[in-house]
Amino acid sequence: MGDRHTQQRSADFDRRAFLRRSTAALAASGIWASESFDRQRVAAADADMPSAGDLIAGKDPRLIVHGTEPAELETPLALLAEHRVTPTSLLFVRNNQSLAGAANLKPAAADGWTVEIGGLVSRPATVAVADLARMAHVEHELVLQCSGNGRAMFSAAAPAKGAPWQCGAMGNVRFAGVPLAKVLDRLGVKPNVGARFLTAEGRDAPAKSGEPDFEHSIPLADALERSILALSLNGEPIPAAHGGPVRLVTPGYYATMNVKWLGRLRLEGQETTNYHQVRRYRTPKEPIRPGSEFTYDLANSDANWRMRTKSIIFAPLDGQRVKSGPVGIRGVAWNDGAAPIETVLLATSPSGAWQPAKIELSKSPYAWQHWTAEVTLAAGDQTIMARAIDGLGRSQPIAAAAHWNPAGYAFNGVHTVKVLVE
Ligand SMILES: Nc1nc2c(c(=O)[nH]1)N[C@H]1C(S)=C(S)[C@@H](COP(=O)(O)O)O[C@H]1N2
Ligand SMILES: [Mo]
Repeated sequence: MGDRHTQQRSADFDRRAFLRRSTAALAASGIWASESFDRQRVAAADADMPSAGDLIAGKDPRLIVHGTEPAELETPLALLAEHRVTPTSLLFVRNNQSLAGAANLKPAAADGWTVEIGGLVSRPATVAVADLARMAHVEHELVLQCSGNGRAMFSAAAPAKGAPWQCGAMGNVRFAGVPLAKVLDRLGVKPNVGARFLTAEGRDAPAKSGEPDFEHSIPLADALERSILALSLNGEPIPAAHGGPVRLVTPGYYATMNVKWLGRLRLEGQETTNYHQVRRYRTPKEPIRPGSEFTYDLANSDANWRMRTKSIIFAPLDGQRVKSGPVGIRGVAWNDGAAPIETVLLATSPSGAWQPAKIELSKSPYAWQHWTAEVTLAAGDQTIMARAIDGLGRSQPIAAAAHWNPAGYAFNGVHTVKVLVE
């Protein structure tokens, strides 16, 4: 029995791997628009899908499994809404490639782990995690959000390629570590004139040799101002699955730029032309027609760096039944930390008039800003929409298709929730 079950399960894994490969082949051939549909179908058809805890030991079994090789786990909105700081057991997971032995929430082994620093610097240097551990730490409460978060909403306009993340490819967590600028100071490493970008490499490797290794570049000015070499997550050593023992964390940036299992930093004059930096993880500078193709280059697009202004309704949840009369609505808003969230507006059907929510400013500019509102809802099917505006006037488009792009990155459309008012 047990054996048969195991065999069945590995057959399922093989089948998924096959589907994954065939969708990858479709992607390569350019007919990749159907990938998200295939993946949704796989997830729906597969009752024997492993749970989050099977894939990453210690993860809550209630997480949504979008992918298995490597694991892609999403936090359901209802669970995200329960915590001010997202517990590590509930935090989403996304990997492009894996590191052996990292599929768990145990503290990663730091013995002998070093980070090399080179490129356009006065002299190359190496720092051990053990040395970083002895230096003064700073802590940031921040939103860790995959740039693919909300891709499912883009797909309502035209299919977007990739896992159909809804709202929960994010969390609000605490990362602590040593500021990059302090590390360079301590090592006596000075950026050369001409160094404009910081490129980070992890120790993970692509599944197949010959595939491009995952790495990312960010503007050096921001990195020197705010990046940390993080050693702890939510007060504990960073677990293996989240990039321990050391991860580059840049508050206000999309999670993809927060390179896990940090092995090397390069200061360079240009963004890396690596596949993951140029062919992926970018958005067009100018709007494109939903469903159209786009070939990225460094000039026509922006890397998924600073997060767009966004808000999410935590309660009521989509599909919930509520009593007519005054209804409490709450949620969170955030951006890249450059200016506070000044306004969150709520609109409800049928009036459609926007009314302001009350905002609770958080201590950290990079964390969720909580907001609450009370609206009066008439009986029937009602829609609630939330729209944040920050101190720089940056807001969210109402039409989900507004920033559509082929891989569905950086969704920040107005969050819409439908409720039945009784
Ligand atoms: N080394 C390395 N770092 C990585 C990745 C990866 O594949 N390898 N994936 C990135 C992406 S796309 C995201 S969204 C975040 C996810 O962080 P989490 O799994 O800790 O939630 O890690 C980023 N850092
Ligand atoms: Mo991501």
